[in-house]
Amino acid sequence: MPNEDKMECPANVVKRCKLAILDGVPLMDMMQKNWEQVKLFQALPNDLLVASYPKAGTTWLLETVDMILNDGDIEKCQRAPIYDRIPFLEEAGSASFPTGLEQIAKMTPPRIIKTHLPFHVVPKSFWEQGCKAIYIARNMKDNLVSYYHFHRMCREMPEPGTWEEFFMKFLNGEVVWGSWDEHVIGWWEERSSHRILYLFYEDMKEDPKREIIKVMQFLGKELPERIMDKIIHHTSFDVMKENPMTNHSTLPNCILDNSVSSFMRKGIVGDWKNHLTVAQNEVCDKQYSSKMADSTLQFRFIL
Ligand code: PPS
Repeated sequence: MPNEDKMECPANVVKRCKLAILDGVPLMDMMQKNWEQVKLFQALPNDLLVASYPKAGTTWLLETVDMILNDGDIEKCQRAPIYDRIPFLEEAGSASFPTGLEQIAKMTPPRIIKTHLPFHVVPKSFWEQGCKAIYIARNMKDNLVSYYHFHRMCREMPEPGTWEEFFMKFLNGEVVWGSWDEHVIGWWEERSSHRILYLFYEDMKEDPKREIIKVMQFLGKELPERIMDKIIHHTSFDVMKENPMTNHSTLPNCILDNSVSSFMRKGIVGDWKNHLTVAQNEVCDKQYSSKMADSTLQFRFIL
């Protein structure tokens, strides 16, 4: 049985981080201490990297991938909370939590590894080893809203300030993992030079089966219709919200304060309409158009 107990709260050691610029990317200041080791990480050829800008639907994709690789066996996917099953490459660790590198070192291949790193700072060995990667992207406005609420509830993230202040920081790329547009474009441009499957949150919402089939084909898996339906059900928002192995409720309130907002918050496309003022929406549209002007990458803001 998985351990559903809440992790111990390290007394008074959880504090909001500051930004540290590492190789040009704003990251959490605590990530400085093992940044050189992260860059030197030696991937194995059968490692699977799951990458995203934060709050783009990473957890949803990770659970989907874990279910596919375990042939839809729910019990196997209940073996541990998602952050223990699938290590986070750049996780800096704490008194009560190992670093991502320590977790990865203990895993038996084939390993699934999560990252939020922009493409240009992903350890080179992933590409030297010919690893597969799946990237998930989410439209800028919903991504912004989700990231704002996550900053409010996650006591390790920098202080978000007011919604208006966070809005400007996000647009200026002055948030952890940097600018949204550089992230989504950076991975998009590399997708055909490496074994990268590029997915969209909006597509997963629109037609999960179609997207699951894409992932299965990419991973060389074949599963019967019945198992695919089981995976769709198990990875639906409502089911994942109630599942302690995916909803992050096993983390203590001093890290994720569920009284402020929920990790599994709304899980919809278009929640930005409830947050952005008309003026903010215009600013977003202008920035989006200018950043995407030279790219074939396009997002949907409503379904
Ligand atoms: S993190 O912390 O970066 O790993 O967060 P991430 O998992 O990328 O993103 C969290 C947002 O994804 C939503 N979510 C889902 N949406 C639809 N279906 C499913 N199954 C699902 N699981 C997670 C989650 O609710 C967060 O989005 P918001 O808009 O805040 O609700």
